[in-house]
Parts: sequence; structure tokens; C-alpha cells
Amino acid sequence: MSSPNSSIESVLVENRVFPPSDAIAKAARISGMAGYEALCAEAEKDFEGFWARLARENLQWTKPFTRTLDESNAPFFQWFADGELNASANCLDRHIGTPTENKTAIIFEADDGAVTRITYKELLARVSQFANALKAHGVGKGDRVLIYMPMTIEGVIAMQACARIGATHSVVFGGFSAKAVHERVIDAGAVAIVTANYQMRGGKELPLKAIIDEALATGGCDTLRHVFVYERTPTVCNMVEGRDKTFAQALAGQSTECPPVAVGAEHPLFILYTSGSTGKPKGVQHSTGGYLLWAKLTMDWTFDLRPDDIFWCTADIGWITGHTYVTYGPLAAGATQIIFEGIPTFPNAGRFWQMIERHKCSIFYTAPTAIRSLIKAAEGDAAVHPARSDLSSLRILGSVGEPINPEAWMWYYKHVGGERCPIVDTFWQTETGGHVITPLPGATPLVPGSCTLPLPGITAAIVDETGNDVANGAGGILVIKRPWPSMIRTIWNDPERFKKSYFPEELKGYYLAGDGAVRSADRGYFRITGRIDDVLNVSGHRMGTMEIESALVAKTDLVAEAAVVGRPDDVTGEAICAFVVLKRSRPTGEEAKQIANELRNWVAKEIGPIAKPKDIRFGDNLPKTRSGKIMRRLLRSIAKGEAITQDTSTLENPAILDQLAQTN
Ligand code: 6R9
Repeated sequence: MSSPNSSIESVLVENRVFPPSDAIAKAARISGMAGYEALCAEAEKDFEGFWARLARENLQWTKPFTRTLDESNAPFFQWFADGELNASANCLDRHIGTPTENKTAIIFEADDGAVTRITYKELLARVSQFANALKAHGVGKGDRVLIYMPMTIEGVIAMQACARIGATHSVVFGGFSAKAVHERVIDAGAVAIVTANYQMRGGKELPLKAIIDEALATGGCDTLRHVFVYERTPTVCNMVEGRDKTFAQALAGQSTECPPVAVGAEHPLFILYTSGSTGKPKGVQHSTGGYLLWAKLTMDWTFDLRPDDIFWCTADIGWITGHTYVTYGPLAAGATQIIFEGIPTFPNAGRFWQMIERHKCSIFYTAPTAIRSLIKAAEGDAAVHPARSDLSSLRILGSVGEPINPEAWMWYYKHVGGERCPIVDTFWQTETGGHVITPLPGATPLVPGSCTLPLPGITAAIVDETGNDVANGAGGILVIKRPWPSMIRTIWNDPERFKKSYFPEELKGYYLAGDGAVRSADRGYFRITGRIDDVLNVSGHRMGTMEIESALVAKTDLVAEAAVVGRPDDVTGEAICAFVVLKRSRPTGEEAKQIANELRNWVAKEIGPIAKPKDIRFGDNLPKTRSGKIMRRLLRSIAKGEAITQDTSTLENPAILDQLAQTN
């Protein structure tokens, strides 16, 4: 496989086009480009009428809305604001009394391969029972609940139970550190935490509850009253009297019926923290009505969901993809979905393919980083090649999280999809709530490496620094010109930052995605060229360079200064590269290795293992301008191993470049 660099070049000359077959187009909900264009035209003709129609058709409202979009306090847009509904009722109760009630909602495959199935009816009972347990502990509408759970049915139950009683959940990915949990409990003002004693990954039992204990021991979590602990494994964990309860204790005697609490459409369904260009993660706040509409609708549009589909999104519920395409979208759409606890390489790197065969998966949605690592594994060991599994059940493939390089796209298309399944390369973000630019499987001719065209009603465009449209073929800044229902509503506790980050004055009130993009000259297809801010994308996970720098310099006994940049990586897309100046003299050889390891473990503790720098280089100094600014673009070249061709005349200390280029 070639490096992402060469793949970017190959995208520029990409001229392979894969139109949907007649059979696929004919059977699809949105059929052919004519079907797509008709929806776009409807949205253009009557923007509000379009969304109002879809919101009425796709969601069950306990009180119908009379107003569709309120722009009076832009950019704090409101959608369907006087309508009322409940998200959990729209995912579960709506199926009761229909043939879907006895359909399998979730096929859960545990790390060790054990399989559990649960129907919609059973899931409703379990969600209701847990909702009652939360209520019995005084948790109610408007309260925040932090969820720190493994990929399990119980993780989905915890989220749905919050939604049922109008509590706002904030899921924290199980790989984040105690410090990250602590910050989020405080920022969100969480009253309760739902966690598990341990999680199982790759045959190993990893602690979760111990991390919660550590987070809460730090102090300052004054709002926190209860911790609910799902006993994922029989191993005991520490329990704090009066504060902690096992699921069994909390659920004992609770009814399996719990009326859903109707909330206003703008009621915050959840807060999800994500990395931005400063050190502090942003609590992205989503609504109930607009968000859920998009979750349901994109299941139908992007995945062309049918009643007999077996849907599998491999994302963890700790990320937005797991929120929209595990917890909410598939359930609102009445799908049968697979939830997988483990990792793609255990017990071997054929696990995904074997699971597709075992469960007859028809729609498979994963990240390019997973595909690339499985390509590598399959090329090294025929026993884990997708050809060893029967993948004939597959109908549609999806990609999310980062640009997919055409080589990986072609492999996915050929070896996983058997040259028969369309690949939907879905571009979106935590902030967009769901897909915004993506092919439609029965309509859009596919071009490898391109997320193609915006969904109907999404006014995506590419502009220059002053908000003016650029011509196709010229690169620029990706914006969305008009609001859409599932957009971020604000940053929790920080409305000013919301305005500044996403609606900068110079961009005419457009939503700034934070990515660069270019549209092809021939078709106007979008291709994402990567973040334009200091956000890295490592294995599809967003990491702020400032966040990692802050973590490094927080090691005050050792680190004087640090600068973090990304460099291309064949498997993870980008890799984290840190340049560090120590308070002591610059280490070399074994000592450098040892300190680099110490710093890696430190970052894992401060943020989480996903933030560990791959490379750490030590210097006597960092390249700075005379005004003291670190020149990150030079560091990016050094990290890539490129010769420095940029102008270095403004550098205070040009000699440092050679030193940094030599050390490793
Ligand atoms: C859903 C999700 C968002 C950032 C986004 C962009 C990158 C996501 C992409 C893609 C190219 C795609 N991104 N999907 N880039 N093609 N299909 O990943 O949300 O974690 O918030 O990350 O990921 O850079 O801005 P999130």
C-alpha cells in the first residue's frame, strides 16, 4: 500500500466512476440521480416546508410543532421548537403493536464470541426498567448523566433510559482517562454516572469503575450523587457505600414500564465532548427533535434501509457515529443491528469478515483506518483474508471518520463488497449530528476517495476566507450556508465559543466545518482535504494538538515546552508527532527512549491511550519566529521527513531545524 501522500495525488487524477447498477437503482428508496435531484429541488423551493414534511413523516410527536425554523437568534437556530416528543419513544414504543415489536433489535456479539439477541419489546422493557431506577434515585428531566460504558446492550440501554426521562446524557469513550472523566463530570455538572466494573477487549479484562473512582477522588465533583455499575464480568470492583450501586441493586423491584417524558424539540438530548483547536474539549450540545429526525432519515437515505437488513456500524457509543448509527438511527428506523464488544483483530484479524458471515450482515459501516489495518493483516496472512468468509449477504458498505484513500476504497469495494456493493463515503462531524455529504447507494455514481454530494437540504459549499464561493477545481473552506435540523445547538457552558468556532464573522453567517475541501471540475463532487485547524485525525478520532501539548507541559518536573503536529501514517491516517524541550539537557540514545516512553504513558494518563504520540523528538529548542511563535509548518515537514524548502528567514534559531531532523 502506498502512503496517503501518493494517494492524495492519485485522487487528483481519479477518473474511475462506479454508477449504481440498474437493479440497485431501481430497488432503492431514492432512485437514480433524478430521485436525488427531485428532493434537492423540493428543499430549494420550500426549505421550511421540506423539513416540516420530513419531520412529520419520520417522527412521532406528542405535540405537533407549528413553527419549523426560528432564525431570530442566529446562530442559535431552533427547529420545530414548539413541538414535543420523546426520543426513546421514537426508537422503541413506536414499534410496539407493529410487526417490528418481536423483531430482533440488537444482535450482541461479546469479545469472547458469545451472542445475545434482544427484541424491540424486550429492549423497551429493559430501557424502561433502568429509566425507573434512575428516577428512583432522583434523576430526572434536565439532569446530566455521564455514561462510561463498554460496547454492550447495557450501554445503549443507559443512553435510551436517559432519553426516556428527559435526562441529558454525556457519553465518554471508555478509552479516556480519569482526568478526562473528571473534567467532563464537572463541566457537564453530572448528577450520576453509569459505568461497568470492567470491559472486555481482545481477551483482556480492563478496569472502568477504577477509573471512575480515580476521577471522583480528585474532588470538585460536587453535583455527582450516584454511580451505577453494570457487572460486565464476575470480578469484583471497589464500591463506595451510599454512592455506588450495581445494576442488579438499582434494578431490583423496578417496573418494566415507564412512561416516556415528552420534552420540547430543542431539549438537549445529549452533550458529546470533542476536540477543538484549543486545549479544552468542547461539549457539543444536540437537540432532541432535529437530531432524531436526521438519525432516522439518514438510515433511510444513506443506507437505504429495508426491513430485512442486518445493519452493523462498528463505531463505539463513545463517539458521535455510535450515537447516531448505533443508539438512535437504527432503532428509530426499526432495524436489526449488530453490536460488537471486542476489537477487529481478536482472536484474529478476520473477525469482522467472520462476523458478517455469521450474522448475515447486509449493511456494514466502518472506518478507513480499520480497513487499512485489515488490508495489511490480510495481505500478510491468507487465513484472515475476507475471501475466506462468505460475504454474499452484504448489500451496502459505508466509510466514516476520515478521508478514504482510493487504494483502500478499491480493496474494500473488491474484496469486501465483491464489486457489487456501493460504498457510501459519509462525510460528517460530531457537530453535524449525522451525514451531510455522502453518496446515495441507489443514485450517486461513486468516485473512490470522494464523499460526492450534499444530502438534500444541506447547503454545503466551498468558499474563500471572505465567504465567497470558489470555482470547482479550486480548493477552499468547507461551509454549510443554511442551518439544518441536526446541527450543533451550542457548546455546553460556552455559547461565545460556539459562535466564534462555528460562525466566524468573516464567513457571512455560514457554518464553518473546520475542513478544507475541493469540488471536482466535472461533477462538482466534494473531496475533503483535511482539517484546516489544529485538529488531528488519528484512526478516525479527533485529537487537538493543543490538548496534547497541554498534557505534555503539565509534566512540570520534566517538560519545558512541547509542540505537537501530525504526520501521514499508512494505517492510522495521521500519527501524532511531539517535539519536546526538556527542563534538563537534551537526552539521546537509551535515555531519550526511556523518557519518550515515560511521556507517552503520561499522555495516556492525562487524556487516554489514543492520544499517545507515536514519535517524540527532543530538541534544545523549538523553531520559533522572532516574535516567539512556534513554526508548526516547519515541524510538520520535519515530522514527515521532508527536506525544508520553506522560507526560514524569519526564524530566530534556524540551526534547530537540523538538530530536530536528526533526532528521533
Ligand atoms: C463522524 C465523525 C469529524 C472530522 C471531520 C473530518 C473527518 C469524517 C469523513 C472525514 C473525510 C469523510 N471526517 N468523515 N473526512 N471523509 N467521510 O468522524 O465525527 O469525530 O467529529 O470527526 O472527521 O475531518 O471534520 P468527528
